[in-house]
Amino acid sequence: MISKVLIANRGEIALRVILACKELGLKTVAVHSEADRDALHVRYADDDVCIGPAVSRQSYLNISSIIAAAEITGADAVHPGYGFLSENPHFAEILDECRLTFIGPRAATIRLMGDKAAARDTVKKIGVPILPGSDGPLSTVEEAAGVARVIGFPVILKAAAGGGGRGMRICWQESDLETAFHAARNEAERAFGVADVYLEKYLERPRHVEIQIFGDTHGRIVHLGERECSIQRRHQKLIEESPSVAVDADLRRRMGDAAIRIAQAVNYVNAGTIEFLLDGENFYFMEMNTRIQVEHPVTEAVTSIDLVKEQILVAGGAPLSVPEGVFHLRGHAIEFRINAEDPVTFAPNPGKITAFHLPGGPGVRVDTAVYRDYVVPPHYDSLIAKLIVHGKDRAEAIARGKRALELFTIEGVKTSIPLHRAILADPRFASGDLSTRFMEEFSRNQ
Ligand code: MV4
Repeated sequence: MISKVLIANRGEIALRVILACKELGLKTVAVHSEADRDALHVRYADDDVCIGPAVSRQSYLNISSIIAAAEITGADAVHPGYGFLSENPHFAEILDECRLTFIGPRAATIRLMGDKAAARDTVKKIGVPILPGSDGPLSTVEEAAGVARVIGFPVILKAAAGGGGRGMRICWQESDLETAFHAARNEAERAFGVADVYLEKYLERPRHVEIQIFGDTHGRIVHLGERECSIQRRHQKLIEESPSVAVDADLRRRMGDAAIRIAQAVNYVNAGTIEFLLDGENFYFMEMNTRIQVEHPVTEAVTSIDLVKEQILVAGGAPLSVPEGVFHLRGHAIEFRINAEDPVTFAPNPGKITAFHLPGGPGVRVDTAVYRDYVVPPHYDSLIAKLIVHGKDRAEAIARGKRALELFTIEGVKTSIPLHRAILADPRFASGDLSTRFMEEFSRNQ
């Protein structure tokens, strides 16, 4: 059993984990950088330890400082949140060796799924659809051209160590390959330290639909429905919703079964996400995320399951609390990511928050760790709040979104609130006509 949880993260997710621990009656330890002394996760945790300077590499990514903090404070488990060390297999391994419980999957699973080319291979073997493409990483441009000629253009080159868009290049014809191959490898090497790239057929207007899965240490694995995440900008999701208007009960069963089979193939434990591209009725495995995700609250809203509490309970050896049989989705939920950023250039816009008012009322949840007079530091990602609205159907969720975004006040830093208001006023968003090209097409029409 777990009794004291160290949260190896900051911002809204660190606070989210603390809230789950409080409900479970567990003690908490915050770790923080020198830039985060005034952060709410520090204030609300039972203990706090400064683990280094502002720069992440020396604090939130500093494994030995985090383990020392756990030992000093008597923590027996570590929740990694998302980002930072959450998908670092070495971190999960070292925690094991120190007899600290990593609240997440096994190190070997993180390592396997972190190699996107290997993950593709694993998924192909069990017969879940993947897009046609290369078997593993490509050694030469000639090899890439050979595969591309067989499957046809357009194709996309992706970094094996990547995910999230870095080291990706779309090629429309054979003459694009030479430049794209070297550019993708260079970018991958710089970003991840591994240059390997693989290739697959490029879909021009797919939806990004992902399935939430959950496994316990007793071998039971369930899925908790889908999230539609097609609204992205520069490979950062902006809006996520559940359910997807493109997924009916039959498709949900088929995608859910496929996701469970993938998770079973790697003996998956704890929370995870299987990302698919959805093209009409056809879905294709894209990658697996071995962490709790930013957008987990939309699944919590429609399933009534507290995913973070479930993560902690399952890590302590408890069986999944999700009952046997088909789960029920209740209503419709939408999440809006509110970033401190310039609405035109999308550059981060850190600074002091001079006015702050949160919306409330029926079906409104805000996950945030900022407050009036808080200074958003420049060192970390620009997410400062998540607004999650829930209604009996998509129309009610949208109405609640509009109403909540109208009342949401943040002054002193520029935010993405006006962008969300504009998207909600867009007839294509209202009709659910989404694809990964949505933001590109939306921006053209503004
Ligand atoms: C794709 C794709 C179309 N076809 N793969 C992967 C990482 C994610 N951030 C974007 N990814 C995509 N992979 C194939 N085979 C479309 C996307 C994609 C995308 C691509 C270019 C520009 C914006 C995009 C937004 C969402 C998804």
